[in-house]
Amino acid sequence: KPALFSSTQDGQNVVNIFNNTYIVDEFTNITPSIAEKSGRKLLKDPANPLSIIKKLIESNFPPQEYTVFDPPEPAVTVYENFDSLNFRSDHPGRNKTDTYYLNSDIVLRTHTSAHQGHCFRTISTPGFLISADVYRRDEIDRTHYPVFHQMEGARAWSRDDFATEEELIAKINSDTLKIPSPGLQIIDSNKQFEESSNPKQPGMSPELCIALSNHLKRTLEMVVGGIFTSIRQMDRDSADKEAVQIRWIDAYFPFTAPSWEMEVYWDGDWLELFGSGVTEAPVFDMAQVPNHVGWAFGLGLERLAMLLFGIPDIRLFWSTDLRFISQFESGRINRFQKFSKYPSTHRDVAFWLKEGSDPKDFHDNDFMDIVRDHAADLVEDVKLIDKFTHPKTGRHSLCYRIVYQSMERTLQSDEINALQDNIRSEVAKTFGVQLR
Ligand code: FA5
Ligand code: MG
Repeated sequence: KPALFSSTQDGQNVVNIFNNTYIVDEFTNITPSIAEKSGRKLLKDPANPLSIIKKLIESNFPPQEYTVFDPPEPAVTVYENFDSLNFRSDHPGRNKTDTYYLNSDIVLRTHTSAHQGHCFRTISTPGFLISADVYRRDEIDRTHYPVFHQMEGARAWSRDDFATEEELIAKINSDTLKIPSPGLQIIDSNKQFEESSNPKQPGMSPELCIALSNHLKRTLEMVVGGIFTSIRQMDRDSADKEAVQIRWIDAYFPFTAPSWEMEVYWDGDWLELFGSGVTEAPVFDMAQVPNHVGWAFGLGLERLAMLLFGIPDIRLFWSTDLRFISQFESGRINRFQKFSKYPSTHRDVAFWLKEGSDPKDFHDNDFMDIVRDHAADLVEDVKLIDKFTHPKTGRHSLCYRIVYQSMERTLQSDEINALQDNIRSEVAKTFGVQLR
């Protein structure tokens, strides 16, 4: 296997990944530890909790209406990830500080929505489901990891199949479930879009917008109700027979309007499960299926898996520790039995920024990537704990705290010191700062 970075004979620097070669440019910011994660393919392991959840969700969609699509490698074009979804050219998600770029044209998908266009164009059933690993340069803590998994779903109708809009609306209404989903208590289910905070699309009639919104909400309520019903049927300690509360919250996405998030009440808190909304007309146009209407949702698989299995740390999904993986089997959702956590230790990295440089130009995520590259999964948490300006010189100082902890073993202080030394010198070298 070639190294992630190499140079060709004519001196061109390239990234070697996914059996392909990408020319390095000023956007390239993929790192070896991220590249390594993209090879793990957790959704292909039938006993990983993420793929157990994926299967459970899929089983609640009628298979004759929804095709399951497995996207290939996570490298997608900037067009697929952003432009085809109506992201404005100055959307912050496009920044190098937020997204992993192979080069200025190709990113690691930041969401499964990147494949909507392809699926709308090529899949022949009215709906589809897409599950995949997604990548975001993000903070490190118990619930955030730079690689996580999403499931996307969408459903469309073609206006060309109907003589009039009334017939289209009648068909959408007749496709919509009439019986409320068992086992769910829905707060605000009939609250329609509010013109001000959640506008319908220009050019879409209120009747059509309401029909699509109802189809979206009733379908996803059925799916979520079905999931919690199967959880109750699998005998387990928390198998309370009470209905699960959910609610629809107004939201915003560049590619849907109106938009909502579904939240579920679990263990005393409202937790965001997914984003969703009525697909915007330009998304269908750019997918080369004009004259379509429909809806889409995108759900975080880790969130739902952590909740249903009681998994306390997002890093555990990547564990190869037998005490973790031996607890799960395909088709079964059981309470995760915690095993003792190995001890954690912290070390700080403090430094003076270059003379005249503004701490606002120093991005946490750049620091995180250095930590991740040198210590990968041995870091539980990284936080900026101190920021200070020298009263005389005006120079700025930052201090980050790194909490070291392994999921698999007790770390020795020699090992931590070596990691810490490497991180410190890399930070000094990369940012030209003076270590304290
Ligand atoms: C999106 O990614 C949209 N593509 C979702 C969508 C699809 C909206 C289709 C409309 C139509 P968002 O960034 O909010 O939206 O992420 C969607 C879900 O992914 C969240 O609800 C959450 O469950 C999960 N998620 C987001 N960020 C993280 C994270 N850092 N770690 C774990 N899960 C996350
Ligand atoms: Mg969100």
